Amino acid sequence: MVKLLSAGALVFFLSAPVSAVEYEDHSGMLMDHGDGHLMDMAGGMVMGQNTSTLPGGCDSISDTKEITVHAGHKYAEKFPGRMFAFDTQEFNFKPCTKLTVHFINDDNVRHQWMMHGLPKYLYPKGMFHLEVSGPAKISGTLILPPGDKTYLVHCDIAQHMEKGMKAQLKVGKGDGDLPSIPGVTAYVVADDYKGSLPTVMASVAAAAEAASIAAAKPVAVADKAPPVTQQPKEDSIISGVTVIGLAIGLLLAPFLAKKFKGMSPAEVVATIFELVRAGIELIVKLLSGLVKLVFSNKNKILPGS
Ligand SMILES: [Cu+2]
Repeated sequence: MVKLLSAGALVFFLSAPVSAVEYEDHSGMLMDHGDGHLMDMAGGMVMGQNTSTLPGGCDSISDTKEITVHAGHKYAEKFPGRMFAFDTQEFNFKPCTKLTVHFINDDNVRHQWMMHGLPKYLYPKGMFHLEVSGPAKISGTLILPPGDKTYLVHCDIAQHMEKGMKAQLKVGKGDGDLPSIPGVTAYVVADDYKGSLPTVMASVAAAAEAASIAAAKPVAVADKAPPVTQQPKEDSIISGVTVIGLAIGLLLAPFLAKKFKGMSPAEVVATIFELVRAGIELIVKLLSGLVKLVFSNKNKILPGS
């Protein structure tokens, strides 16, 4: 029993450093560079911060809200084919709401919570933007404009939005839905899980791969191979190599027919071997000539340079 307990304690202490992720909190470290741009040396960034200026059309701040948004690979697990996601895909606030976003990046890479389409006279480039390398937390505040509008929220790091880190923020009733929001709207480019092979050039490469796989398999398995893997084999009959081989054969046929006229089968075989030997000799000569040429060129260039 004591052994069991000590073993349990050992497992607990060994697993503790793995489970306890430390989040760097950037909230108190940021330097204000003006125009709502805050940054720190540890890589935290806020752009479009606005805690006090009312957007045109807002008489007052209608509501004060605080949200916490997580970003990370694990939030994409429920969306097949996606790689990154926020923990929330849809936000809704009253026009003229003062909104504070606490952004928590759970991954060990960089992520952003970037909102687009805001009025440019108030938000540089029409953006409100939180960005941090994780695991870390960062916070920022903005005042939402009046009117019903749907705003894009995404991570702009290359391919992170395409791989799922995309959401929409509706002010008022919004003005429609954005495409490819995981779990909310249909993907513009839908994943294909049918396993069918793409056509044209890709099929030649796939056929070569399928053929090599089939060749590596034991005979019993190859016999049972589904028609899908046999299909590309038919395409590969007219591959580039086959065409070249046929052309060489057609060119050589008259020459060989003349040469073999009146020979016995043994003589024909001997002649073929002699031709192959001469061919190989010629190739070796050409290659060694080429090597010599390259090296002599180098010698000529070196003293000059
Ligand atoms: Cu990202």
